[in-house]
Amino acid sequence: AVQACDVWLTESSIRQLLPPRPRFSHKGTYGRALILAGSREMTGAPVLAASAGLHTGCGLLTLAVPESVLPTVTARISEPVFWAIPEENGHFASDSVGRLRERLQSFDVVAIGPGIGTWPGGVRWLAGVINAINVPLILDADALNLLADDLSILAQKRSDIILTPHPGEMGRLCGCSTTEIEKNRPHYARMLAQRYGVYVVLKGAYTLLASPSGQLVVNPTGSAALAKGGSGDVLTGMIAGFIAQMRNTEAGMRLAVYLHGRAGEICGMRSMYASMASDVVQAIGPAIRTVSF
Ligand code: NPW
Ligand code: AMP
Ligand code: MG
Repeated sequence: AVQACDVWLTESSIRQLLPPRPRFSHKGTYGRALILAGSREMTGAPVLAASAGLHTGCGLLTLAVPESVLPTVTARISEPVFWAIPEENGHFASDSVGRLRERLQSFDVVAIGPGIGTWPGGVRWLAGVINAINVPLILDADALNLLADDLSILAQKRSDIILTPHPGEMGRLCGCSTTEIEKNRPHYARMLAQRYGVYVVLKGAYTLLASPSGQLVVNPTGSAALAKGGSGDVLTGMIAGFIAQMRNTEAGMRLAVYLHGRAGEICGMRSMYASMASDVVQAIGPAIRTVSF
Protein backbone atom coordinates (compact mmCIF):
# COMPACT_ATOMS: atom_id res chain seq x y z
CA ALA A 1 0.00 0.00 0.00
CA VAL A 2 2.81 2.43 0.83
CA GLN A 3 4.05 2.23 -2.78
CA ALA A 4 1.12 4.42 -3.82
CA CYS A 5 2.61 7.32 -1.86
CA ASP A 6 4.62 10.21 -3.22
CA VAL A 7 7.23 10.97 -0.54
CA TRP A 8 8.80 9.43 2.54
CA LEU A 9 9.88 11.63 5.41
CA THR A 10 13.64 11.35 5.85
CA GLU A 11 15.91 12.25 8.72
CA SER A 12 17.71 14.88 6.63
CA SER A 13 14.45 16.55 5.56
CA ILE A 14 13.33 16.67 9.20
CA ARG A 15 16.70 18.09 10.30
CA GLN A 16 16.26 20.92 7.79
CA LEU A 17 12.78 21.73 9.08
CA LEU A 18 13.74 21.92 12.74
CA PRO A 19 13.17 25.53 13.86
CA PRO A 20 16.36 27.34 14.96
CA ARG A 21 16.62 28.44 18.59
CA PRO A 22 18.56 31.72 18.40
CA ARG A 23 20.20 33.13 21.53
CA PHE A 24 18.33 36.43 21.22
CA SER A 25 14.84 34.94 21.31
CA HIS A 26 12.03 34.88 23.85
CA LYS A 27 8.81 32.97 24.44
CA GLY A 28 6.95 35.20 21.98
CA THR A 29 9.33 34.00 19.27
CA TYR A 30 8.03 30.45 19.58
CA GLY A 31 4.31 30.92 19.23
CA ARG A 32 1.12 30.53 21.22
CA ALA A 33 -0.82 27.29 21.15
CA LEU A 34 -4.27 26.56 22.58
CA ILE A 35 -5.41 23.03 23.41
CA LEU A 36 -9.09 22.39 24.22
CA ALA A 37 -9.24 18.99 25.88
CA GLY A 38 -10.64 16.89 28.70
CA SER A 39 -13.94 16.03 30.32
CA ARG A 40 -15.03 14.62 33.66
CA GLU A 41 -13.95 11.07 32.78
CA MET A 42 -10.78 11.95 30.84
CA THR A 43 -8.46 14.24 32.75
CA GLY A 44 -5.19 12.60 31.62
CA ALA A 45 -5.52 13.42 27.90
CA PRO A 46 -5.25 17.22 28.43
CA VAL A 47 -2.16 16.80 30.61
CA LEU A 48 -0.46 14.56 28.02
CA ALA A 49 -1.28 16.84 25.09
CA ALA A 50 -0.19 20.00 26.90
CA SER A 51 3.06 18.58 28.22
CA ALA A 52 3.87 17.19 24.76
CA GLY A 53 3.24 20.61 23.20
CA LEU A 54 5.54 22.28 25.70
CA HIS A 55 8.26 19.65 25.17
CA THR A 56 8.44 20.58 21.47
CA GLY A 57 9.61 24.07 22.43
CA CYS A 58 6.53 26.18 21.81
CA GLY A 59 6.60 29.52 23.60
CA LEU A 60 3.25 29.73 25.38
CA LEU A 61 0.67 27.04 25.74
CA THR A 62 -2.86 27.55 27.02
CA LEU A 63 -4.82 24.53 28.16
CA ALA A 64 -8.61 24.95 28.16
CA VAL A 65 -10.68 22.38 30.06
CA PRO A 66 -14.25 22.17 31.41
CA GLU A 67 -14.23 24.20 34.65
CA SER A 68 -14.79 21.31 37.08
CA VAL A 69 -11.78 19.46 35.60
CA LEU A 70 -9.39 22.35 36.26
CA PRO A 71 -8.28 21.40 39.82
CA THR A 72 -7.37 17.86 38.71
CA VAL A 73 -5.40 19.07 35.73
CA THR A 74 -3.58 21.89 37.51
CA ALA A 75 -2.45 19.42 40.16
CA ARG A 76 -0.56 17.52 37.47
CA ILE A 77 1.00 20.19 35.27
CA SER A 78 2.06 23.73 36.07
CA GLU A 79 3.57 25.18 32.91
CA PRO A 80 0.50 25.98 30.77
CA VAL A 81 -1.78 28.97 31.23
CA PHE A 82 -5.16 27.52 32.17
CA TRP A 83 -8.56 28.47 30.85
CA ALA A 84 -11.69 27.17 32.59
CA ILE A 85 -14.55 26.79 30.13
CA PRO A 86 -18.25 26.75 31.18
CA GLU A 87 -19.52 23.19 31.09
CA GLU A 88 -22.59 20.98 31.01
CA ASN A 89 -22.45 17.51 32.59
CA GLY A 90 -18.66 17.42 32.57
CA HIS A 91 -18.27 18.52 28.91
CA PHE A 92 -17.72 21.90 27.25
CA ALA A 93 -21.06 23.74 27.32
CA SER A 94 -22.63 23.72 23.87
CA ASP A 95 -23.36 27.46 24.07
CA SER A 96 -19.90 28.45 25.37
CA VAL A 97 -18.39 29.41 22.00
CA GLY A 98 -19.95 32.90 21.89
CA ARG A 99 -18.17 33.77 25.13
CA LEU A 100 -14.86 32.28 23.93
CA ARG A 101 -14.81 33.91 20.51
CA GLU A 102 -12.70 36.96 21.31
CA ARG A 103 -9.98 35.10 23.25
CA LEU A 104 -9.83 32.40 20.57
CA GLN A 105 -8.27 35.01 18.28
CA SER A 106 -5.04 35.28 20.30
CA PHE A 107 -3.37 32.00 19.30
CA ASP A 108 -1.16 30.79 16.43
CA VAL A 109 -2.70 27.31 16.44
CA VAL A 110 -5.61 25.55 18.16
CA ALA A 111 -6.07 21.81 18.87
CA ILE A 112 -9.36 20.28 19.96
CA GLY A 113 -10.34 16.83 21.02
CA PRO A 114 -8.22 14.72 23.38
CA GLY A 115 -10.55 13.37 26.01
CA ILE A 116 -13.44 15.77 25.33
CA GLY A 117 -15.97 12.93 24.97
CA THR A 118 -19.15 13.29 22.91
CA TRP A 119 -22.35 14.90 24.15
CA PRO A 120 -25.69 16.21 22.84
CA GLY A 121 -24.93 19.64 21.42
CA GLY A 122 -21.28 18.73 20.87
CA VAL A 123 -21.52 18.99 17.08
CA ARG A 124 -23.05 22.48 17.38
CA TRP A 125 -20.25 23.46 19.78
CA LEU A 126 -17.59 22.15 17.38
CA ALA A 127 -19.17 23.90 14.39
CA GLY A 128 -19.05 27.17 16.37
CA VAL A 129 -15.38 26.72 17.20
CA ILE A 130 -14.48 25.85 13.58
CA ASN A 131 -16.25 28.99 12.46
CA ALA A 132 -14.56 31.16 15.11
CA ILE A 133 -10.96 30.18 14.35
CA ASN A 134 -8.76 31.59 11.62
CA VAL A 135 -5.46 29.89 12.47
CA PRO A 136 -4.46 26.24 11.87
CA LEU A 137 -6.87 23.96 13.72
CA ILE A 138 -6.13 20.35 14.71
CA LEU A 139 -9.12 18.06 15.25
CA ASP A 140 -8.37 14.82 17.08
CA ALA A 141 -10.05 12.04 19.05
CA ASP A 142 -13.60 12.93 20.12
CA ALA A 143 -13.57 16.08 17.97
CA LEU A 144 -13.35 13.58 15.06
CA ASN A 145 -16.16 11.49 16.53
CA LEU A 146 -18.34 14.62 16.73
CA LEU A 147 -17.30 15.59 13.20
CA ALA A 148 -18.26 12.13 11.89
CA ASP A 149 -21.86 13.00 12.81
CA ASP A 150 -21.88 15.93 10.40
CA LEU A 151 -18.88 16.44 8.12
CA SER A 152 -20.65 19.37 6.44
CA ILE A 153 -19.56 21.61 9.36
CA LEU A 154 -16.10 21.61 7.73
CA ALA A 155 -17.53 23.97 5.11
CA GLN A 156 -17.41 26.69 7.80
CA LYS A 157 -13.63 26.48 8.05
CA ARG A 158 -11.62 29.71 7.77
CA SER A 159 -8.14 28.20 8.08
CA ASP A 160 -6.04 25.04 7.61
CA ILE A 161 -7.66 22.06 9.31
CA ILE A 162 -5.69 18.97 10.30
CA LEU A 163 -7.59 15.77 11.09
CA THR A 164 -5.58 13.15 13.03
CA PRO A 165 -7.66 9.95 12.99
CA HIS A 166 -6.52 6.48 13.99
CA PRO A 167 -8.02 3.80 11.72
CA GLY A 168 -11.08 3.44 13.99
CA GLU A 169 -11.84 7.17 13.83
CA MET A 170 -11.07 7.18 10.10
CA GLY A 171 -13.68 4.46 9.59
CA ARG A 172 -16.26 6.61 11.39
CA LEU A 173 -15.36 9.62 9.23
CA CYS A 174 -15.52 7.63 5.98
CA GLY A 175 -18.56 5.53 6.91
CA CYS A 176 -16.74 2.20 6.66
CA SER A 177 -15.05 -0.37 8.88
CA THR A 178 -11.59 -0.15 10.40
CA THR A 179 -10.62 -3.20 8.31
CA GLU A 180 -11.66 -1.48 5.11
CA ILE A 181 -9.52 1.57 6.01
CA GLU A 182 -6.54 -0.63 6.82
CA LYS A 183 -6.82 -2.39 3.45
CA ASN A 184 -6.52 0.87 1.54
CA ARG A 185 -4.99 3.53 3.72
CA PRO A 186 -3.57 5.78 0.92
CA HIS A 187 -6.91 5.84 -0.90
CA TYR A 188 -8.96 6.88 2.13
CA ALA A 189 -6.42 9.42 3.43
CA ARG A 190 -6.19 11.14 0.04
CA MET A 191 -9.93 10.97 -0.58
CA LEU A 192 -10.83 12.62 2.74
CA ALA A 193 -8.16 15.30 2.34
CA GLN A 194 -9.23 16.24 -1.18
CA ARG A 195 -12.98 16.02 -0.64
CA TYR A 196 -12.96 18.40 2.34
CA GLY A 197 -9.83 20.43 1.58
CA VAL A 198 -8.12 19.41 4.83
CA TYR A 199 -4.86 17.79 5.95
CA VAL A 200 -5.27 14.20 7.14
CA VAL A 201 -2.83 12.38 9.42
CA LEU A 202 -3.93 8.74 9.21
CA LYS A 203 -2.23 7.18 12.21
CA GLY A 204 -0.92 3.68 12.85
CA ALA A 205 2.31 1.99 11.75
CA TYR A 206 3.63 4.05 8.79
CA THR A 207 1.41 7.04 9.47
CA LEU A 208 0.25 8.78 6.29
CA LEU A 209 0.04 12.54 5.81
CA ALA A 210 -2.35 13.64 3.08
CA SER A 211 -2.59 17.24 1.88
CA PRO A 212 -5.63 18.99 0.38
CA SER A 213 -3.73 18.84 -2.95
CA GLY A 214 -3.75 15.03 -2.74
CA GLN A 215 -0.04 14.65 -2.00
CA LEU A 216 0.73 11.71 0.28
CA VAL A 217 3.72 11.45 2.59
CA VAL A 218 4.68 8.37 4.64
CA ASN A 219 6.36 8.50 8.03
CA PRO A 220 8.93 5.74 8.58
CA THR A 221 9.45 6.22 12.34
CA GLY A 222 7.40 4.52 15.03
CA SER A 223 7.23 1.58 17.37
CA ALA A 224 4.68 -0.75 18.88
CA ALA A 225 5.72 0.86 22.18
CA LEU A 226 3.27 3.57 21.03
CA ALA A 227 0.36 1.11 20.90
CA LYS A 228 -1.10 2.29 24.18
CA GLY A 229 -3.76 4.78 25.31
CA GLY A 230 -2.57 8.37 25.33
CA SER A 231 -0.02 8.15 22.47
CA GLY A 232 -2.35 10.01 20.11
CA ASP A 233 -2.96 12.73 22.69
CA VAL A 234 0.82 13.24 22.81
CA LEU A 235 0.95 13.54 19.01
CA THR A 236 -1.78 16.19 19.00
CA GLY A 237 0.16 18.29 21.50
CA MET A 238 3.31 17.91 19.40
CA ILE A 239 1.58 19.01 16.19
CA ALA A 240 0.19 22.07 17.99
CA GLY A 241 3.60 22.83 19.53
CA PHE A 242 5.49 22.68 16.24
CA ILE A 243 2.89 24.60 14.21
CA ALA A 244 2.90 27.32 16.89
CA GLN A 245 6.66 27.74 16.51
CA MET A 246 6.85 27.47 12.76
CA ARG A 247 3.58 29.14 11.71
CA ASN A 248 3.62 26.54 8.94
CA THR A 249 1.03 23.77 8.92
CA GLU A 250 2.75 21.26 6.69
CA ALA A 251 6.22 21.62 8.24
CA GLY A 252 4.83 21.45 11.77
CA MET A 253 2.83 18.30 10.98
CA ARG A 254 5.83 16.56 9.45
CA LEU A 255 8.15 17.39 12.33
CA ALA A 256 5.61 16.27 14.90
CA VAL A 257 4.75 12.97 13.24
CA TYR A 258 8.38 12.04 12.59
CA LEU A 259 9.63 12.97 16.06
CA HIS A 260 6.65 11.35 17.82
CA GLY A 261 7.59 8.11 16.07
CA ARG A 262 11.24 8.61 17.01
CA ALA A 263 10.23 9.21 20.64
CA GLY A 264 8.32 5.91 20.47
CA GLU A 265 11.44 4.17 19.15
CA ILE A 266 13.48 5.58 22.03
CA CYS A 267 10.86 4.33 24.53
CA GLY A 268 10.87 0.94 22.79
CA MET A 269 14.62 0.60 23.34
CA ARG A 270 13.95 0.72 27.08
CA SER A 271 10.84 -1.47 26.96
CA MET A 272 8.34 -2.29 24.23
CA TYR A 273 5.92 -3.26 26.97
CA ALA A 274 6.30 -0.87 29.86
CA SER A 275 6.37 2.48 28.01
CA MET A 276 3.55 4.81 28.82
CA ALA A 277 2.41 7.96 27.02
CA SER A 278 4.09 10.11 29.67
CA ASP A 279 7.37 8.31 28.83
CA VAL A 280 6.85 9.27 25.18
CA VAL A 281 6.57 12.90 26.30
CA GLN A 282 9.86 12.56 28.21
CA ALA A 283 11.47 11.12 25.05
CA ILE A 284 10.56 14.14 22.89
CA GLY A 285 13.75 15.99 23.87
CA PRO A 286 16.00 12.99 23.10
CA ALA A 287 14.09 12.47 19.82
CA ILE A 288 14.77 16.06 18.76
CA ARG A 289 18.40 15.53 19.73
CA THR A 290 18.71 12.61 17.26
CA VAL A 291 18.04 14.95 14.33
CA SER A 292 19.54 18.19 15.61
CA PHE A 293 23.22 17.55 14.91
P1 NPW B 1 -10.52 -2.38 17.01
O1 NPW B 1 -10.64 -2.65 18.47
O2 NPW B 1 -9.26 -2.89 16.41
O3 NPW B 1 -11.74 -2.70 16.21
P2 NPW B 1 -11.84 4.82 20.05
P3 NPW B 1 -9.85 5.87 21.86
C1 NPW B 1 -9.28 1.22 16.55
C2 NPW B 1 -9.25 9.59 25.01
N1 NPW B 1 -8.11 9.04 25.74
N2 NPW B 1 -5.05 0.04 13.84
C3 NPW B 1 -9.38 -0.04 17.38
O4 NPW B 1 -10.47 -0.77 16.91
C4 NPW B 1 -9.02 10.02 23.57
O5 NPW B 1 -8.39 11.29 23.48
C5 NPW B 1 -7.92 9.51 26.99
C6 NPW B 1 -6.28 -0.51 13.81
C7 NPW B 1 -9.59 0.50 18.79
O6 NPW B 1 -10.22 -0.43 19.67
C8 NPW B 1 -10.44 10.05 23.08
O7 NPW B 1 -11.04 11.31 23.44
C9 NPW B 1 -6.91 9.06 27.82
N3 NPW B 1 -7.31 -0.10 14.60
C10 NPW B 1 -11.13 8.92 23.86
O8 NPW B 1 -10.22 8.59 24.90
C11 NPW B 1 -5.99 7.98 27.36
C12 NPW B 1 -7.08 0.90 15.43
O9 NPW B 1 -9.96 2.21 17.31
C13 NPW B 1 -10.47 1.68 18.56
C14 NPW B 1 -5.82 1.52 15.52
C15 NPW B 1 -11.41 7.69 23.03
O10 NPW B 1 -10.28 7.37 22.22
C16 NPW B 1 -6.63 7.13 26.28
C17 NPW B 1 -10.37 2.64 19.71
O11 NPW B 1 -10.76 3.92 19.29
C18 NPW B 1 -7.29 7.96 25.19
O12 NPW B 1 -6.35 8.54 24.31
C19 NPW B 1 -4.78 1.05 14.67
N4 NPW B 1 -3.54 1.59 14.68
N5 NPW B 1 -5.89 2.51 16.43
C20 NPW B 1 -6.74 9.68 29.14
N6 NPW B 1 -5.73 9.24 29.92
O13 NPW B 1 -7.48 10.60 29.51
C21 NPW B 1 -7.14 2.50 16.91
N7 NPW B 1 -7.88 1.53 16.31
O14 NPW B 1 -13.08 4.05 20.30
O15 NPW B 1 -11.98 6.04 19.22
O16 NPW B 1 -11.20 5.12 21.46
O17 NPW B 1 -8.93 5.98 20.74
O18 NPW B 1 -9.37 5.19 23.09
P1 AMP C 1 -4.23 7.04 19.34
O1 AMP C 1 -4.82 5.77 18.85
O2 AMP C 1 -5.03 8.24 18.99
O3 AMP C 1 -3.83 7.02 20.78
O4 AMP C 1 -2.87 7.25 18.53
C1 AMP C 1 -1.85 6.27 18.62
C2 AMP C 1 -0.53 6.88 18.16
O5 AMP C 1 0.50 5.91 18.33
C3 AMP C 1 -0.53 7.24 16.69
O6 AMP C 1 0.37 8.31 16.45
C4 AMP C 1 -0.02 5.97 16.04
O7 AMP C 1 0.59 6.18 14.78
C5 AMP C 1 1.00 5.49 17.06
N1 AMP C 1 1.12 4.03 17.03
C6 AMP C 1 0.31 3.14 17.63
N2 AMP C 1 0.70 1.90 17.33
C7 AMP C 1 1.78 2.00 16.54
C8 AMP C 1 2.67 1.05 15.90
N3 AMP C 1 2.49 -0.27 16.02
N4 AMP C 1 3.67 1.53 15.13
C9 AMP C 1 3.86 2.85 15.00
N5 AMP C 1 3.08 3.78 15.58
C10 AMP C 1 2.05 3.37 16.34
MG1 MG D 1 -6.48 9.26 20.07
